[in-house]
Amino acid sequence: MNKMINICKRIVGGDFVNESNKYPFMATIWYLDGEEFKFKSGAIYIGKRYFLTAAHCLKNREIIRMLVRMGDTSLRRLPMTFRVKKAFTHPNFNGKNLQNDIAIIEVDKDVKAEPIRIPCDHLKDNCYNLGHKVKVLGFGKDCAASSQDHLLDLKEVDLRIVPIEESKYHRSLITNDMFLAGNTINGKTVDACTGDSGGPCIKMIRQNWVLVGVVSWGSGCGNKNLPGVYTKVLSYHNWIRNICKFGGCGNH
Ligand code: 4AZ
Repeated sequence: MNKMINICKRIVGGDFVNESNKYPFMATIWYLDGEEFKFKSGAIYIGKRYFLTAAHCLKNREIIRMLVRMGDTSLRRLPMTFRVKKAFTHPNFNGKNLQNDIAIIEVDKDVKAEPIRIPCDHLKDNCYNLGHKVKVLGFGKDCAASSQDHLLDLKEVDLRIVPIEESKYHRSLITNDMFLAGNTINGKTVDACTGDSGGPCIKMIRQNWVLVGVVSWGSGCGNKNLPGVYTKVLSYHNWIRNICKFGGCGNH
């Protein structure tokens, strides 16, 4: 029994997403727990029958007990449900230090939704500039001490890409295939949290949303100088394109 008191006023900070089709690529992973499927983490629709998520979200999970669900901003009504045909965890994923925390999920039928673009080399100069604005989406907790493990409604929050030197993380923990993003809004440190992992960190580039990161880990949630850590999607675009057989750049 979790006796922690819920001291959260209201992802940590940010706003609820009110428009149901604002982020049509936002997806979720559910897992059979006893008799019922329960929400576990975020996922991102990237085209054809493929989704991205964090590798740690699939650890010790059987694909026959997993669903991918999407299509609205409330977990109470997600009209599209898919079974998982195959999961591809990155071959160099390390569950201890969360290096290469990325996985691809292939579902069992066609997906009628607009995918997000994944970055490729011609965008590399735009994706990870320090100080640039990005956004993270998720159903995760609104503070580390929350007694609920997730929210029922999708939230979004604006973050900025933060240099490692501005954080308290030991350099050796943050590889070149990760980046940090955080922000302070009205004096409050905003962040991703438990339940947001596997979900998208996106950036508007030339009027399109581009998937720059996957929510991976962090030391607590909303702690000053300990921003969220994201898997750098650009580092994996060749791996993704090979598995998904996307032609051209990114998934287009
Ligand atoms: C988690 O447990 C988690 N503050 C995700 C993101 C962050 C921390 C923890 C970032 O899935």
